[in-house]
This record gives sequence, structure tokens and C-alpha cells, in this order.
Amino acid sequence: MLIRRPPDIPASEITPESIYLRRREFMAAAALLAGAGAISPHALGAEEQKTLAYGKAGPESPAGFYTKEAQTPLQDATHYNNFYEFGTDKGDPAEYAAALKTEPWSVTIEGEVEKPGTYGLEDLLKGNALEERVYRLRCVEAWSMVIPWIGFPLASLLQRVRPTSRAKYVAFTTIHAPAQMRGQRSLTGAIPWPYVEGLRIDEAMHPLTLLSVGMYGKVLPNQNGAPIRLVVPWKYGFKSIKSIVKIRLQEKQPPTSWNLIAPTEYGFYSNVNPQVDHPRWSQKTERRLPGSLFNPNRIPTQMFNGYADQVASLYAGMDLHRYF
Ligand SMILES: Nc1nc2c(c(=O)[nH]1)N[C@H]1C(S)=C(S)[C@@H](COP(=O)(O)O)O[C@H]1N2
Ligand SMILES: [Mo]
Repeated sequence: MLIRRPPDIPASEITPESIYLRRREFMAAAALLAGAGAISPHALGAEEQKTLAYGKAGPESPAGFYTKEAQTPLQDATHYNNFYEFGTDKGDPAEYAAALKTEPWSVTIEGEVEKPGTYGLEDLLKGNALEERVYRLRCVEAWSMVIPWIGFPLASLLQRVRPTSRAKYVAFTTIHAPAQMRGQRSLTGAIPWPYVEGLRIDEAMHPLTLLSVGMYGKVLPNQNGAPIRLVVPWKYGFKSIKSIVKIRLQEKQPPTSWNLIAPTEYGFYSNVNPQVDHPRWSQKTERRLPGSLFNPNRIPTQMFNGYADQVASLYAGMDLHRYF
């Protein structure tokens, strides 16, 4: 990744953000978002105005929208990533994701909706005030982080396109751009690209389910799924699909990438559940990042990642061992 100091900013203003976000891409994404009207016209653009405007989360936020647990430092959240389109090492996305062109960007919404279409990112943001959600993210690999996301509920977008009564599931697809995503060139045998994910319609409509366009007050870095990604905090991290280009509402349960890759290890639901182990490792505890060799920071994993009060009713009567 190109690290250079833009000539117009004094060194004292060089933040980790301006280092990990390539400046020109950041400004392009910022301009795109600024055009949306969803954020204040002064939110982005000038040197001192590169933060997103959003409703901040805090202790007074609705239950589940905020946690007072320590937030993962930005450096860890942007340099310890899973984004296999850029490679399988945790450091690969930070190193290679700058190659993804995130502007212009549009998302096609199709299937069982009254208003299908291809919507530019600015259209998607229209009428959706951005809000912050401080969520735990629990990876199936038994590490976790706490991240201040910025976005809007998926439900508000779905309501706008008017799902029909046959819309029982929502399928999501990541961009397929092998020329920009080296993992889509090198991992062709192992992973059927593009990455796909899915939710049941009630999960998709749940107020905790967020479409995120930013984190830590700024637009999303590419390695975290720019320009728009899903965040479903009560499910294992792989459900939170990045860099979305298609959302399809449908009657049938859609295929999901990790279920296609290893069906006995990764189910469609993938709700965080300390009582259902992965066939190859326990899910009872997790390493809260950052940790170290001498302080792994291991903590118990909570049912539904701590969001049981909000989401357990979605699964009432379901055998969660069978529907893992
Ligand atoms: N398209 C795509 N989305 C993806 C992944 C991926 O490889 N490709 N990895 C998933 C996994 S396993 C996790 S844990 C989260 C990580 O999100 P983060 O890097 O923003 O922390 O993204 C998820 N979304
Ligand atoms: Mo993950």
C-alpha cells in the first residue's frame, strides 16, 4: 500500500487514518458520500472535515446499539482482517485492498421487490441518516473485536424497495473483480467467487442489522468492506459480507460461501453460540483483540454474541444444534 504524506498537510496532522486510507481514494469516497445529502455538506472534503456526520452511539442508545466495552484500536481493526478476496493472511487486506476501486459504486436490488433497480451509493444513502453502532464482532475463528460502525439499518433500505409477500430470504453478493482482487485470481480452486451470503427476511429486517459505510468516524477503509458492507452482530463474522454489489430478495434460502466451501463446519444461520462447537475447535471462549502471546485476553463467548435479549425470539422453538 502506498504510504505518502500529502504535501498539503503538516506532519502533525498525519493520523493513522490518513495513512491507512490512501488519500485520493478517501477523498473520492468522501465526495461520493457528501453528494448523498445524508451527511452534512461540511462533513467531508476540506482537510479538517473528513469525518462522517452521524448520530453518535452512547449509553442512552437503544439496547444492543452500544457497548461500553473497550473499543478495539483502529490499527487492529484495520490490520487484522478477513477478506479472502485479497488473500488469506490477516494482513493481506490492509496490504492489497487499495487496489479495489470503490467509486463509482452501485448496488443492484432485485427479486421479490416492487421497486427493483440499480442504485448508486448516493441513492442508497438518501433519506437514511447515518448512525453509529458500537458492536462486538465475533469471528468464527474465536477472536473478537469491538468496533464503532457507521451506517443505517438494512430494514430502511428494504422497506423502500417494498418486498413482496414471497420475499422470505435476502441474498447478498460481493463484487467480482479479479483484476483488482488478487485472491479472486489465486484462490479460484478453493473458493467459488463471488462471495455470497444470506439472511432470513426477519433477520434482515431486525433493527440490529446494519449496512455500514464507515467506522471510527470515517468512511470504511477498503479492507473493512468499502464502500458498503453488512454487519450482523449476533452472527459469526463471515455473515457480515463486504463490498456488496447485489441484494436479492427471494423465496428460497440462498447459498452462502462458507457453507458451500465446508457445509459440515459452517451453517446458514451461524448464530454465535458457545454451546455449539465448531467441529475442529471450541466456541466457548474468544480472544478479544488486541491480545498478546502473554496476555491472550481470553473471555467467555456469550449466547448470540451478547445480543440474546434482542434476537433470541427470532429462533424460538428452533433446534440450534441442527440449524447451526
Ligand atoms: N466478501 C467478503 N466478506 C467477508 C469476508 C470475506 O472473506 N469476503 N470475511 C468475513 C469474515 S470471516 C469476517 S470475521 C469479517 C471481518 O470483518 P472486518 O475485517 O471488518 O473485521 O468479514 C466477513 N466478510
Ligand atoms: Mo470470520
